[in-house]
Amino acid sequence: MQGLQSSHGINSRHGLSKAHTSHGLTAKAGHHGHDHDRPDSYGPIGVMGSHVHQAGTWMASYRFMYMDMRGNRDGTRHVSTGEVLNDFMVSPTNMQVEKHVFGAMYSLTDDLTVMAMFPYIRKSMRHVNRMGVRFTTRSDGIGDFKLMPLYAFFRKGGHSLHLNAGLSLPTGSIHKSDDTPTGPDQRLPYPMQLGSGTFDLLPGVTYLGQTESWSWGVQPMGTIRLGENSNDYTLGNRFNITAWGSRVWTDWLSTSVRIDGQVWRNIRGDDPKLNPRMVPTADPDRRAGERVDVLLGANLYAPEGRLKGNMLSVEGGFPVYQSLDGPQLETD
Ligand SMILES: [Cu+2]
Repeated sequence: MQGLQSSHGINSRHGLSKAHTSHGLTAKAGHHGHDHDRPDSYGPIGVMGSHVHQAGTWMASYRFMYMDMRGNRDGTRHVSTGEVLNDFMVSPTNMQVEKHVFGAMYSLTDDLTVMAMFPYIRKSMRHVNRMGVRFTTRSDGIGDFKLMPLYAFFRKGGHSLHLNAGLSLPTGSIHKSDDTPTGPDQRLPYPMQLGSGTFDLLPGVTYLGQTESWSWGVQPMGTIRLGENSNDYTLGNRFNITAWGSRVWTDWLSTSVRIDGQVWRNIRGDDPKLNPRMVPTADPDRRAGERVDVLLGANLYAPEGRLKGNMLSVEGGFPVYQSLDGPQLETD
């Protein structure tokens, strides 16, 4: 089965002209022996670990995600660059994140599927300082490798439940640096790093329901950081809950609507190479937030022919609520 993910986001605050866009491609390949071949079988592409597989089947996927943040926010209020520069030497103005995620799933039994995800990440952040000097910093490399066994423990009629028992490994760098007006090769602030630097647990549970032409699901999931990383800090824990509904239109097309809520905490400890008075992104106490997104998606499935079993999925969204412990760059 093959998929492509593309996501588009619309800036809900500033309108379409300053549209934040997220683009993604997900390719999933190599499926066989599947009996629930329908376009909504795997849920919206943005949901991690949304489904289990039948014994002995596998799936490979490639997913591309793009995220754009523009402007700063404190609480639910927009803050101008000038206001940020009253308190800090430097203000970030915008940030782009590109993620390429290579994934594989294999089902050992009908109840137990193992999933692995390997991300490659590119980030760039633009800034302006009090002297009016603009500069951009960049980082790229592999992110945190994730393993997630999925265990189905309930099936009845059109309903099922499975556990998501994820583990994130600290393979992404927390030592990224770049040149800034302060000097060459400066340690980059927290959001420009590629990993958490800690082993993280990703516990969750997924409920799925299905009728002939509809399907739906609910998935709460946490991110629990274990210990402290080698740069003396721990990223904040996260909690995420998402719910969706999908409509099957034909044997090759389904569309979905999803709502996603997340809460994340501040950083404990701090990286001694960062100065929290220089720029808000270097302040461990200005990282927390909460956000609710609405996402629209479509799954295109090839039920027969040369591409049989392949899937192409797109999903994109925009925030309908966002409150940040800022000033912090806001998602548009
Ligand atoms: Cu799969």
